[in-house]
Amino acid sequence: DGAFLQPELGYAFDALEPHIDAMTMELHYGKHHAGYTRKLNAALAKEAGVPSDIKEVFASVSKYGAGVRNNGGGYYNHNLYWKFMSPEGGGEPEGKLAEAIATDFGSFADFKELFTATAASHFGSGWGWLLLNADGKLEVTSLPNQDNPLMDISPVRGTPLLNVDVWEHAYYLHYQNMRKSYLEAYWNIIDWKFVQALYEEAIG
Ligand code: MN3
Repeated sequence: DGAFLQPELGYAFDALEPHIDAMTMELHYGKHHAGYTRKLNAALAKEAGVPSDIKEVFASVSKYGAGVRNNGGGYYNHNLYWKFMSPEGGGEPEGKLAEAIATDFGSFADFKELFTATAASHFGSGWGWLLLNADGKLEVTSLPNQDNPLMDISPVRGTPLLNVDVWEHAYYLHYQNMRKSYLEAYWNIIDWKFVQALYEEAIG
């Protein structure tokens, strides 16, 4: 019926411990993400002529109601986020992505510091992003609420390569107000193979 489906998580709720606790994963995937998916389908049912490709929806998201923007972002951003994390994650990127990070940020350490600081200092709810912009350069930014760099309303646009959820529901049970501790732990579970695959697809 054309409805968007919530993808399988791909690992157990406790698979990312101690970095992300099982209760947070269960609520985040089972309640928050499931809710965005349900509400996206409800919002789309009220719109006419909406593309079936979510990326095409984002490219003209300003034409639709706020429910499409908020829940479409909530649906898609989490689809990516679950895949950016893996129990086998951590370490550093390799290949062309590693070279591009060195070119555009100076070093992996410099990129890591910038990405963490950008997400840590984002005011309120939102996401930290690494993206490939139209000039072919890597860029780090943060965007509010469930916005993403594919949306026509975004001040910074490009192909998403990595994100991190900084809504309190992503970390508060385990880290309370210490968003920076959650962000530091995130580096232990990032699946660089997936990030590399997105980068290589984006550069063609
Ligand atoms: Mn979330």
